[in-house]
Amino acid sequence: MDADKIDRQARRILRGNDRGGYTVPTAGLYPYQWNWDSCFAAWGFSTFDVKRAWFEIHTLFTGQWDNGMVPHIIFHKRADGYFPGPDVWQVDRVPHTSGITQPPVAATLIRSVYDADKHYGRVHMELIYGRLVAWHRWFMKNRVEEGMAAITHPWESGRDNAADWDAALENVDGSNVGDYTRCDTLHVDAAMRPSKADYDRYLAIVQFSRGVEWDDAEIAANGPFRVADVGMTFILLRACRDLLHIAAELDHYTGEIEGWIKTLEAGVERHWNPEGFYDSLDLRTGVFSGAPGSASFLAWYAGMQSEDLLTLLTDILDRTQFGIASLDPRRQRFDALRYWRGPIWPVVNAMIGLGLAEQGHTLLAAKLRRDTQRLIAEHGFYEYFSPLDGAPAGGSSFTWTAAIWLAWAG
Ligand code: 9WN
Repeated sequence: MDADKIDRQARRILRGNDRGGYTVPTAGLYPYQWNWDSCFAAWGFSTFDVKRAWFEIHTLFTGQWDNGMVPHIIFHKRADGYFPGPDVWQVDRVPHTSGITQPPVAATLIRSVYDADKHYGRVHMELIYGRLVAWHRWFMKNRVEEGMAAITHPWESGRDNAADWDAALENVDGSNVGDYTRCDTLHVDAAMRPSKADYDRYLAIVQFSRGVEWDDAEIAANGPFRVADVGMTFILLRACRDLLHIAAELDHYTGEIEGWIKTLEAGVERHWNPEGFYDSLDLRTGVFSGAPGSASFLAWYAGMQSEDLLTLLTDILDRTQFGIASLDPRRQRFDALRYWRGPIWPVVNAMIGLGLAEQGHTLLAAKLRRDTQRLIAEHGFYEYFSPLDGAPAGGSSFTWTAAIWLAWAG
C-alpha cells in the first residue's frame, strides 16, 4: 500500500468535489451540499487546508432556518440529476433547502477542525457557536421525546432504508403520491438502492410536511412517521458533549447544554431492547424495530459503556470483513449490497472506532481502523461496500470516504 499516493488521491477527490465553498458528496448522484457529508468533508479538509474546512462549515450554515433547524440538503445552485430537488420541497427561502434535517455531527467535527487550527479557529468557532446552539435547541424542543431523538423521515437518519424503519413505514400510505421520476437509479444499480415502495412512502411524508408548511408541532402531532432513532440519539448526545466543551472553551454559559446531556443520557436507557441491543423505537406504536444495525454501536461514541454490546459487536465482526455491517448479517432482512440494509459505510466505522478508542477498547478500535484502511486501499473511495467481500458499490470518488481516509483511517 502506497499511503502517500492514496493520500494524494483523497485530497484530489475533495478538491474535485468542491463546487466553490461546498463539496458535493459525489458528482452526478448527489449534486448539492448535504449536511453531515459536509461536516465530514470539513474534517478531511482540516488535515491539509483548514481555511477550506471552515468555509465548508459556513456555507452549510447559510442554509439554517430561522427556527434553528439545519436542513439535510442545501440547494446552492441549480443542478440536474437529483430527485427530489427544490421544486419538490418547496421551501420558501434562499438558498433553497430541503425541509428535514440530518444527524448533527457538526459540533463534534467542528471541535476537531478547531483542534487543527487553534490560532484562527477561535474566531470561526465564535461565529458558528450561536448557530450550533440554536440547532441543538431546535432538536431538544421539537424532536426529543422522553430523552430520545425522533426523526420524521427516514432520510433524516442518514440511513435511508435501514431495517429500523420497516414497521413504521408500513403505516405510511404511499399509494397517492402521483407520478415521479427517480434519478438515483440512473446512476446506480436499482438493486442496491431503496425500493419503489420505499420511495413512494418517502414522498408521502414529504408531501404531508410540505402541506403543513413544515410546522413542527403539526408534524409531531399528526405526521405519518415518527421514530426514535437510536443513531440520532447517540449522535446528538455526543454532539452535546462536544458543544459543552466548545462552550467552556469560549467562556459561554454551559447550564442549558448540561441539562440536554442529562435528558439524552436518560433517553439512551429507553433505547435498550431487552433482546440485547440499543434499538430504534416507533413512537406511534411504542414498538422496537428489532433490527440490530450499525447505529446501535454508536453507544461508545456517545460516551456510554456496555459489556453486552461488546459481545454482540465481536460476534458481528467475526462474521464480516472490513468493519460493521449496517445490519447484523444473521438477520433475515440482511442484504449485502442494498444500501443501509447490509453494506459497510466507512463514516460509520469511523464514528464507532472513535468511540471504542475513547472508551478504552483500544484493540477493537485499532482493528476497525486497520480494516477500514485496507478496505479503501484495496477497493477505492466508494460510497459503501459489501461486508462479505469488500465489493465496492454506490457512487465513486466519494467525498466522505476520502475525508475519513485523511482524518482517521489512512
Ligand atoms: C438522501 C449523501 C446522502 C447521505 C445519506 C445517504 C444518501 C440521500 C439519497 O446520500 O441519502 O438524503 O438520496 O439517498 O443515505 O446518508 O447523506 O451522501
